[in-house]
Amino acid sequence: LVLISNLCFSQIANYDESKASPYPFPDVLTGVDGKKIITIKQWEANRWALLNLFAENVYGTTPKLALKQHFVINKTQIDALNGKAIQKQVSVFFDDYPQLSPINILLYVPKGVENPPIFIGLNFEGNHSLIADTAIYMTKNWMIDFRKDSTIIKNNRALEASRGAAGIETWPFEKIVSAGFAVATAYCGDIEPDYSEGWKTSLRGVIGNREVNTWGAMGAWAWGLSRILDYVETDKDIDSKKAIVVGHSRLGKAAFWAAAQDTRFAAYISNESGEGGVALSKRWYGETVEIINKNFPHWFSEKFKFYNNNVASLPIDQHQLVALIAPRPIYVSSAEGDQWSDPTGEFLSIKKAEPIYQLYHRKTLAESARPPVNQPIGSYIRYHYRSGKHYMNLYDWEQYLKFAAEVIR
Ligand code: GTR
Repeated sequence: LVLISNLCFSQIANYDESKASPYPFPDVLTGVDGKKIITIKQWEANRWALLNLFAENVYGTTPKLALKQHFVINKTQIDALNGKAIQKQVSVFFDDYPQLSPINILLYVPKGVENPPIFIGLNFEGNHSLIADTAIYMTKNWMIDFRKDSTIIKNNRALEASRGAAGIETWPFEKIVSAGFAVATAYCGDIEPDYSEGWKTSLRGVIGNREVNTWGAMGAWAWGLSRILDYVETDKDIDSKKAIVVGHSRLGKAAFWAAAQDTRFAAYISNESGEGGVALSKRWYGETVEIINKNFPHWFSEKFKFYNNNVASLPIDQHQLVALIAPRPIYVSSAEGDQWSDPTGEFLSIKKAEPIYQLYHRKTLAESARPPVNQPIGSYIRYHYRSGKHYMNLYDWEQYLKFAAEVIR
């Protein structure tokens, strides 16, 4: 019977809430050494060991490399977005590994705003797909054919017709700069193309394959986000101390891991990051550890696969990664049409992390249950459950801009 229920849990997506919590969740106030955490000091002393448990069991360990890198500002437009912004295109080159693709950043800085905070995040289909502007560099790197439209992507390479194809809703640059924020994005495939062999051309492969089984594409993308922040720290037009890392879905998982490891990120926004993101792994609802590892064997560490039908033995769960963001502000959003990402699991993950925010005297959510659709809740810790599909859209961005204006600026 136990075997049968394990099999069900791991391979099938359950949508019955009454069956969703078969296992207990680790207590966020119990340290890795088993001792109770009562003070900030005790929590911070535990932080490193906890982060390492995530590295060891879920994402893999990011190698500590002091890479030599340099930044090239390729193109600057001083009158972008109807005169509202300066557009820069910057490439991050890795001097020790010239065979690595540079990370090509598209950056907009609002005009007339002193030291603007900045949103940083990766995109799925290239910078050029986000806005129809022929001046934007079009990636030559491998790309998933999400749209199955050979006029846009052929043989896994972007074609001219893919300019602007993602639509402006996912990265509404003009709205963002109008609200007084800078924004930087890069194509995730510049860092690592999203397929099982993608590691060969990414840092994971180039550093000699020795780390390939210990960190996954999520780790590589998170590493790349920190390299974008390295550039931002050198740009005098931006306040790099106010960098908000944001991501949708798989890129929300990567942003989550980046924010947990790299405390230079001042805040984190999860847009439907789901399994392996903010959603609790030990819940049986929507996508499971086994499903994600089978469909995307290159995303996480090899060790994570050990938990495929054994998730009960996972020593940690994702609310503890939320706690590792504390005391920094966090916004988590789910969507009604995206049950696959387990909206309740995403909400509960914040709730279970709140005791750590309380240690820092940060305001927590007044609500103990997920709110109805389109009613954002919270302040420093914020959450919404949007109507509609799995997507990052204008509604989401409007909430993120309000959040950032209130907690970051
Ligand atoms: C799905 C995957 C999710 C999420 C999503 C996306 O297929 O199961 O975990 O990452 O892709 O990135 O859009």
